Amino acid sequence: MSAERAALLRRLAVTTLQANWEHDHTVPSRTLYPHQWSWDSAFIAVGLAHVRPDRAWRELRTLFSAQWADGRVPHIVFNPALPVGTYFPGPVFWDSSRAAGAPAAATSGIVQPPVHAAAAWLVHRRAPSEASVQALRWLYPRLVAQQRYLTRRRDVGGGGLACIVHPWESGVDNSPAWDGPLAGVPAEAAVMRAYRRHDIAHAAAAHRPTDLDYARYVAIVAAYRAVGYRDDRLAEQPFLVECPLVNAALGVAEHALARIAGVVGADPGPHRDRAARITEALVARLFDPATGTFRPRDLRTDRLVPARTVLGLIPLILPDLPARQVGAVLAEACSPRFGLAARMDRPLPTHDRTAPDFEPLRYWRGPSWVNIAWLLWRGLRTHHRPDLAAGLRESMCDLVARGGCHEYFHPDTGAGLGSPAFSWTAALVLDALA
Ligand code: 9WN
Repeated sequence: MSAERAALLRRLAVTTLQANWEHDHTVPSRTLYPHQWSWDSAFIAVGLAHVRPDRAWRELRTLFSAQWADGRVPHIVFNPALPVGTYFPGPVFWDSSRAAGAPAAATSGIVQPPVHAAAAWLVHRRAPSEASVQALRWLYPRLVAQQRYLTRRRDVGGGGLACIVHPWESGVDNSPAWDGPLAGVPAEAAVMRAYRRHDIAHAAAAHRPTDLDYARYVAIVAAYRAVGYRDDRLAEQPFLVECPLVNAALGVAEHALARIAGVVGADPGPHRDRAARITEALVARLFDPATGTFRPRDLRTDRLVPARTVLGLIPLILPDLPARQVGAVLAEACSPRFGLAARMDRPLPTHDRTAPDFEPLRYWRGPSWVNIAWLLWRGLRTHHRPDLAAGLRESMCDLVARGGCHEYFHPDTGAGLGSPAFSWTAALVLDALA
């Protein structure tokens, strides 16, 4: 990309982040997502570190101020200044204030991938200062509590991995990976007549999860809410899955915490040990030697789900992933299913292009997302594949340079889809350009 094009792109990204800043956090999008979202804030902080490190720390601080007593970091922190009905499901539906250990702020009761420790480390590394050390000191015990929550309360499978109890916890809501595990969730599309979906007032329904998906999302929240979001009887929840993305992020977080511990005067040793155990568990439980792929484990059937989605490539972010699995992930990524190459002819899709249920327009069922490309880009650099990393970076930046800071992109044409001013797209492209 020419220097001039890169400068234009940088300016667009900075303007987008500025426009989405809201007092003490950044909204993912003014129209679709007007509150604070957990993993969005981590990605956003990585981008803000390049232009406003003070805001990067503020972003993380605001999110972790809404952490629950048990260590969970909620996937949404609601902005109390906004009228009820600006997002569905909103604070009334989640009703978090009645749950034990909930914070003062209204939040959801579920989590998202724990990418925050890695983000905090990147922010500090990008802009080290007395303020960043202070920020790390404040965050460190909270990040440790987040890990403790996931590794202790969420290890329903007993194999050393965290499970998710809702597709929203994966961040890739309607991925084909969840079709099997969701099929058993009792819900009818008619349930959604009782609610007004906010998303399809702002985005084409054909690009979003279906009404049946939403009916199931709502049914799962209702089941978890009914037990006060307590995790002592998780096995009774209707959706229980070990996700490769969530668990790879969990392992990377321990690596990042080992580094952060070094800065704040804590012992890095236990973090390194935990990181090694998570990687081992991920390989033991989610890698299928027959197909050479990582796939989510449905704890209700104790089987790996059949769909080969982009989730299977994300374990590459683990620096200690064994060579055999690195080779297998690269083979899958470079196959016609995902088309990774040193010169990519099309953007990285979120689902296997050759699968019959690949849908180029529908959200996480095919379209290309910048956060996923960015994670894989980092993994490729970690595992010394500068050729493929350069190809992916070029493809990612080109997508945004042509289409703008869209939420997601058509995986063939590169056309922008979803929100046109999406924060993590702006933030991560800033990081990729640096
Ligand atoms: C539900 C905010 C979030 C992202 C998720 C993305 C989408 C919400 C929704 O938006 O999810 O949490 O309403 O569809 O799937 O990854 O964090 O950007």
